[in-house]
Amino acid sequence: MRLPMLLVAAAALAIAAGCSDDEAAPVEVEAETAVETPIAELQESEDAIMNEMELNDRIKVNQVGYVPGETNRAMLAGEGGGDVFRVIDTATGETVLEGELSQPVMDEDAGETVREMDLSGVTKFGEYRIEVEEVGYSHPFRIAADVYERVFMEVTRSYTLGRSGVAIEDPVTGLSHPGGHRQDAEARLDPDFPDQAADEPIDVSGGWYDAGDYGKYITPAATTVAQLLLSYELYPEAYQSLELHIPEGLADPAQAAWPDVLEEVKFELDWMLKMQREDGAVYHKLSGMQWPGMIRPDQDTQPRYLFGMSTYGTAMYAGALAIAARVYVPFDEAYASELLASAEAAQQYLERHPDPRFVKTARQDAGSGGYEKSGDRGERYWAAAELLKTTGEARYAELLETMLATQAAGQVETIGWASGLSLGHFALATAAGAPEQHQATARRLLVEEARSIVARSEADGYRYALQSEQYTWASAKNGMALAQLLLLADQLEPQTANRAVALEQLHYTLGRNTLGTTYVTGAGHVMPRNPHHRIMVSTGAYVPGLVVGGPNRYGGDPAIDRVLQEQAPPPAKAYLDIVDSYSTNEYAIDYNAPLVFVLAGLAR
Ligand code: 9MR
Repeated sequence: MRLPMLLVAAAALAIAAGCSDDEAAPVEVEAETAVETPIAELQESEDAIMNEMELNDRIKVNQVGYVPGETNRAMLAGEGGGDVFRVIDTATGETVLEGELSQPVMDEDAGETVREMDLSGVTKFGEYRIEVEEVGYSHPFRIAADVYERVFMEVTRSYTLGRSGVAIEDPVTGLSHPGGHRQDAEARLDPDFPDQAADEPIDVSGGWYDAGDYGKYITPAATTVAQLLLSYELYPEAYQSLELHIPEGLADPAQAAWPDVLEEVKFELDWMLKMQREDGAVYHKLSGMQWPGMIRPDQDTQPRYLFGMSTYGTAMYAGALAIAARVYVPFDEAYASELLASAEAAQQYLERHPDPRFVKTARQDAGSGGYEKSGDRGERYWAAAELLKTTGEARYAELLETMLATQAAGQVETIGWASGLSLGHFALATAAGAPEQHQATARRLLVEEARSIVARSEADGYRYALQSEQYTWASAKNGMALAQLLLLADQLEPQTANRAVALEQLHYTLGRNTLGTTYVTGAGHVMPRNPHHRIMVSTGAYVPGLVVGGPNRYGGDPAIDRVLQEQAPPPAKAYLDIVDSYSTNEYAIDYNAPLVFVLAGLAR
């Protein structure tokens, strides 16, 4: 097993405390204290080599690297430069490939022209740089079969490091904190809750922190668990050797023989089970009534409350747990039965309450994110389809035939906290005993969507299929969610282009984009160094494997809002690598999920 070595200790970041999501954060970004760290040293030595070799950041590569045997491309942004490029082996200095750049294509989202370089001719494992005549050199990148192994491990392991309620002592990253939110074992019901008395404390301890904040929310949890478990179900071989190095004291000896990913996801599922009410519905979230400053988990000692309930969240819960009920059978049958019973209880609640409902009280969003959504049809459809797939019971087929039939038509949405629709299509398309006509429709919708994603990628300068209006909060996740749809469609109707274009989306996320940065901490050469992440800021540790929000043309925090107003950057450039920019530079569990999915799906 390969251990990551680069990021053993941390980049310490001394940032002003007190900045919080959704409320006014200071516009002035305080100076960060540069501390000598392995990252800083690495950067320095890299810079020295770069200078010598005339690094030019107009040359965009997947900075993690490429897999031999694929159609591998690099890009040159902007005007000027020769027509010839060379691929140079950094070990020998030899040119291993010489080629011509393509004609420029205008990329509107990036606001620049882009030319392509086809590297596919290089198939020998090694480390390379690209030289473009009259321009300079690219960052070094690897070509190797196992090139994404480390990032796959790190993005999956980030969940382990985001566990709440437990002390973390991680020898791999140096992350260390006493563990916090012990008060979650005695959470109170929101005193304003409309139809339930706030009497006894409720144990909702455990689970993963959602993001750079300390809230724990049911809908990002459900979509994340669903995507991780579905990826395990579809690509079990990718997880066979995935070792998460779960720190001592956190690993459960009873699960020693399980694939690590299932051990990790169980930690979240155990928390989700606690979020279910006796009537089968599921609370919306757990948080304080004030945004914590940039403090450690154990320093956030405010009381925590269970807020809200939604039918969309209850449906997502049912869908996610229905997948889990299949996946855990070979490892722990009793647990799988418990998960199924819980999913069914959620489903029964939904059937007793056919109208959408989102409970929201006055103080609900005072200290945590909203995750608000008024409709629930797509999520109800997913729950019923997933339960049909898990149980084979005809009553779910009937339900899909009648009440939910309209959902199986006309639309595909990217998978995320705000939509379970496409998970519903996939479940229906793959469930035995599904109503035939709807099954055919669900299948066709996903296959057609894949075709249009392929077409958009092919027409785009960076081969990124994201549409201009999709450069929203969490755009980096949106991009990987498109790659995920391609891989789901590929399960239904394999097409070479699906995998190839999914890879193109990965290349973008890992550095082959207009800003020349990866959107994953610890990955590549230029990476998010200052994510909005309370644990990183307060402990000084650098946690690798976190997908950040990425470019966001609509803004949502004062820092990016000001840039948008003053500089009006093109959508793909609306990003700030500063702690304060929580709408472009925060991580969340559901941002990592499609990247884990895609890396598992692309692993051979
Ligand atoms: O990921 C969420 C994004 O889709 C929304 O547009 C945004 C604003 O409502 O909220 C994001 O989720 C945040 C959540 O509300 C609180 N925890 C941090 C999440 C990531 O920024």
